[in-house]
Amino acid sequence: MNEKNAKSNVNSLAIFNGHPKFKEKLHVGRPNIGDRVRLLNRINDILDRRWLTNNGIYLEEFEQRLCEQLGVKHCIVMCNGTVALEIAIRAADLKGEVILPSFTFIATAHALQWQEITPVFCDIDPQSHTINPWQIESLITPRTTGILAVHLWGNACDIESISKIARKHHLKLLFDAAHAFGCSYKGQMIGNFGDAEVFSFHATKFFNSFEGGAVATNNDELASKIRLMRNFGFSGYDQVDYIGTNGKMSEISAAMGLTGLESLESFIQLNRKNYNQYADELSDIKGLRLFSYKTSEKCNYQYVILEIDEELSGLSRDTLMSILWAENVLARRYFYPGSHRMEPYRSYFPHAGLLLGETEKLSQRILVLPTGASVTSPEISEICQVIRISLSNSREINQRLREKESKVSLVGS
Ligand code: T4K
Repeated sequence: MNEKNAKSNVNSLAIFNGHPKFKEKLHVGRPNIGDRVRLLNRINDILDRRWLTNNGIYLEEFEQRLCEQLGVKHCIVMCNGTVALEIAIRAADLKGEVILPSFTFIATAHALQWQEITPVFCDIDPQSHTINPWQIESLITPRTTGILAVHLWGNACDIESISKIARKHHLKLLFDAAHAFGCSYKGQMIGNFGDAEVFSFHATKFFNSFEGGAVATNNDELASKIRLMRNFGFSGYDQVDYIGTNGKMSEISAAMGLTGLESLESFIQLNRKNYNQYADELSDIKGLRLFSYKTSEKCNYQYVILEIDEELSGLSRDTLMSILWAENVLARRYFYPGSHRMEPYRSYFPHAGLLLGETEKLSQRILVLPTGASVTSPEISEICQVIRISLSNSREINQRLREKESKVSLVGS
């Protein structure tokens, strides 16, 4: 071990001028890459055939494999998850107002607002981090046409309760399943619920097609509408049936997706191993909770999420983040500060936070840690050691940071 950057006490932390633990930055969301030889062979084949996009053979094979994997009738792949959401929303005929959680990646809200549909933000359940079904009903108005729930971190939301509400009020039900490929709910794969579910295969997801996404549905009519909308509405040469856009996935993306799909189980195994190591090494730290996944369900373990309770631990999430960043561990505050606090929603609904108490609290507490193939087991141990030192010495750390800050402001004045 390099002695200069060993972490044993507060003095050795890089935030107090110790040496950073890691020379290279450790990111959240480094892509997993499948078998390169297979990928390169496929790319060569694409180049030889000169069929680069528009329903090529790799796209067709990718869609078929996805359907098999999910046990769903249709899986229509797209250029990215956001366009897949936009098309699903339009094909399902959503208008007026749609209820969704604020605690999600901003694309969920933007996909609605982009089409001049008003996103109505709902609070989350603090345990599951997913939309709170009990608040949904109170947000329904005569303008409401649908619910867009999110399986955050790949953890399925309370699909049963939400479906009941949707049925009772004749609302369309879509799921943003961007995080939930390979996950299940009550034993059935995500992709089979609501009117449609939308995946992302972005580089930062646990398996990727560089950029990419898909709409999964068991509804034949909706599926054919979505297919047309993906390709400008063309149903044949010179024949346009709907307003459409260009949501097509290229052959090279489909080749990457197919290759990743072949390594899916090994990606999940590795993520699970990393997750279990974090869970073991962080288990007894006061004021820290590692978000836990249901062991009875399938899960991709792509997100390792810490919840830091400042009252119990003595350290704020943001201080812990600064400590980790100084060590070159680029932990992320997904999805701070909540969509309702981002533009244009912050201006449209300045008081939305009053109904979003749990979202506001949680977005102050979350920190997402690196996982996947590009973080090793010894690196995870080192990250955990930095977290342990930080939380066990919170009082001294806060004091030293205050001193550091007052020195900086004295120099500045
Ligand atoms: N709904 C939900 C719930 C979502 O989470 C997302 C996307 C969507 C919808 C929309 O799906 P897409 O249209 O994206 O398919 C990232 C991703 O860009 C975004 O796809 C993802 N969610 C979100 C959770 O995370 P950022 O702003 O954190 O990305 P960025 O560029 O900072 O990347 C994160 C880290 O990943 C970087 O620090 C380095 C690493 N990285 C990234 C890329 C792109 C790599 O190592 N290599 C790479 O190629 O949003």
